[in-house]
Amino acid sequence: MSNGDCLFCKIARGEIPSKKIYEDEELFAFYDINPHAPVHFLIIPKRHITSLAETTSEDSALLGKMLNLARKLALDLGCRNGFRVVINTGRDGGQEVPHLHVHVLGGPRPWKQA
Ligand code: D5M
Repeated sequence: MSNGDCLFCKIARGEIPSKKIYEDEELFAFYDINPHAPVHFLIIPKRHITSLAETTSEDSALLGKMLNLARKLALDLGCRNGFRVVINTGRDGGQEVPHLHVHVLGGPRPWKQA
């Protein structure tokens, strides 16, 4: 179920433009608008989930798909020397957009402090 007012639900529905990298029935990937590394993109589920703290064991397959896609897209986008995967969760986790998202950061260092 998507959430009408949620920024990332609107991006997943194509109502707000984004630099899309990948889309399937469950996931959507797009470049971060405020990149902290030469390659910085986000992977979100199309279904509205507020954060990692709201997932359950029933979301295991979805979470696995998100990480598999992170690896695949990072390598496709040239992050051959490694990459970083971050899931900010909740207020104390520094999460600003309340829709689960995986940050993938890569490319030659140094990067801005993320
Ligand atoms: O990170 C939320 C991230 O979402 C942050 O790095 C900026 C990014 N962002 C916010 N709005 C947009 C749009 N419209 N397009 C692309 N990227 C966006 P957090 O982990 O919640 O702190």
